[in-house]
Amino acid sequence: MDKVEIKIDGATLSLVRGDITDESTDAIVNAANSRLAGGGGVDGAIHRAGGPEIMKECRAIGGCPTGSAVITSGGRLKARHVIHAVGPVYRDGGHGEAELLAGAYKRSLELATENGLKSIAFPSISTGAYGYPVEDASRIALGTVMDFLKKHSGIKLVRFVLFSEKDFNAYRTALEELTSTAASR
Ligand code: AR6
Repeated sequence: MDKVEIKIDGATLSLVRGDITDESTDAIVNAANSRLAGGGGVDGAIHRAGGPEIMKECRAIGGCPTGSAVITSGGRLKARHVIHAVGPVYRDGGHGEAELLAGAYKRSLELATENGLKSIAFPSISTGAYGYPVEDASRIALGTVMDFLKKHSGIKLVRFVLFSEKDFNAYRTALEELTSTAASR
């Protein structure tokens, strides 16, 4: 089954397999670099699908620190906004990677809330070119989102759009672990 869904305080958290450029959530999140310069992976796919307007806005913003995020329009995408989040390059886990990855998710959720958005789709930030092991990254990603949804009420849907079966399975396992821990507390 390529879809998993849970409820958290009136919001839906779902995992699906697919291409994030097809999403019609209010915002999709890009796994960007700190220069907002575009690149390969999901970043390349979003700029290709969304057209030149998104890069124009990125140039005007100029950059974004690792562990944070900025927002632009969605250009030609179905999503009205793109939130460009900058995850860390994974070295050995001892260089603040976990905090920086959590920060990229948290700032994206804050930007969505500040802009009154109700739905947001994330890719698996940092687990491609930036080399973050997906088993660890998925726990951080989901844990950060679950924590945020428990504390804030604006966002009603958070969807993780996982490109590969391996990523999808890692996120599903992490979600099972996180929900069973919460239930047994
Ligand atoms: N939809 C959803 N997920 C996708 C898509 C897509 N269309 N395409 C790839 N992925 P990566 P990073 C997945 O490398 O590790 C760029 O050059 C992919 O399978 O896109 O954060 C930027 O400019 C993987 O699981 O991002 C930065 O320089 C996930 O997206 C750098 O790469 C993230 O892989 C960022 O590296």
